[in-house]
Amino acid sequence: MTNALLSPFKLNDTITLNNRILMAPLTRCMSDEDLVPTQASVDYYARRADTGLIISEATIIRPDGQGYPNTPGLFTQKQIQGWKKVTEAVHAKKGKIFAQLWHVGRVAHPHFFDGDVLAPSAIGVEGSVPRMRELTYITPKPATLDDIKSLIADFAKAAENAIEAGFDGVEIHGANGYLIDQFLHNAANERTDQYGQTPENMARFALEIVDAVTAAVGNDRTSIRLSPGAYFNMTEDARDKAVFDFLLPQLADRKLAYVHGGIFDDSMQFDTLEGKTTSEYLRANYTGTLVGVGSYSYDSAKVAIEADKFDLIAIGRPIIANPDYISKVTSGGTLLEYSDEMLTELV
Ligand code: FNR
Ligand code: 8K6
Repeated sequence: MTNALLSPFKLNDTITLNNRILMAPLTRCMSDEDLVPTQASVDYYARRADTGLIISEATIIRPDGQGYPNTPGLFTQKQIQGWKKVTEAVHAKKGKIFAQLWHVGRVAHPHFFDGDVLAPSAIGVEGSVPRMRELTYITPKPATLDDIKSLIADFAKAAENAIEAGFDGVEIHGANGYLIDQFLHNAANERTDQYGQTPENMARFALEIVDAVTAAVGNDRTSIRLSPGAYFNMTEDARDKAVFDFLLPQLADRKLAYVHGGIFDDSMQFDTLEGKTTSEYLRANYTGTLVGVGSYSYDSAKVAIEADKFDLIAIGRPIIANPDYISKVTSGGTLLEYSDEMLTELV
């Protein structure tokens, strides 16, 4: 029997992946002071070009989307040119790469930019910026309807910039408690206008971004990451499931490249999702191509894909630890164990 994980996978008429193992998006905080990827980033991604698809580290769409030091952007010509070197290096090795488009919403910190911290509602998060613990989070300003319009337009513009930079497509970061996810969860969204209160209203911001991005770069090149279960920068609410129950069929109608779960450990079961894990819930409610993720090994991912639990697997920490992950799993080589100390350097 052929090995499904290591065989090509046709995402759609535009994109075919060399295999089903994706590099998960991984923030590394290593861009320069202009938020431009460096030569070290070029080399880091090129080393991993034999994965079926690289999803870039989360990349901010505009200055007020920043919540961590030295995360890259896609809103200046310098940043576009910096990313071009990355995409060219990946393509030279026959790889494919999507840009993950990010706005952190209420997890932003004004230390990084001039202006307000925007979010659906004036509900702050506890805590402080990782790696800069002296910066505690502030109460955000509820986005006005004009703010919302400009955020949607800036997601679309960043998607266009991604294509100009040579990316094969984009993944909209709708997961992990950041801006889009804040609209999708009741703990962060208490709006009383057309972006709050009902599932349809709470899904509106995400869908308007998806529609603006697909209009800009095409549905075949557009994907989204979602965290239906609240687990990071967010608290659970039993009403959230109805929002995702509404959103997922809407996304299926839009024929995106894929939907990707946003979770660190996919064995985690959510009471708010009727005891399902992230991939179980997404599989039950989304009919298109699904990317699984979250503490999988090569072997456990193979079993899950053969059992049709999802179609593609994203691997994060093991690919930080093993730039040669694909050749190791292909040849049965020994994988290095990931450890947090590996984050201090781009290898
Ligand atoms: C992440 N993760 C993450 N997710 C995301 O959507 N955008 C990002 O930029 C990041 N950044 C990031 C940095 C680091 C250091 C880690 C460890 C994780 C989450 C990541 O994509 C993935 O979902 C988890 O790491 C779970 O997969 P693994 O690592 O168990 O294969
Ligand atoms: C230390 C990492 C580099 C900078 C920030 C990365 C931001 C992305 C999120 C990763 C943080 C890991 C948090 C894990 C939460 C799991 C909760 C169950």
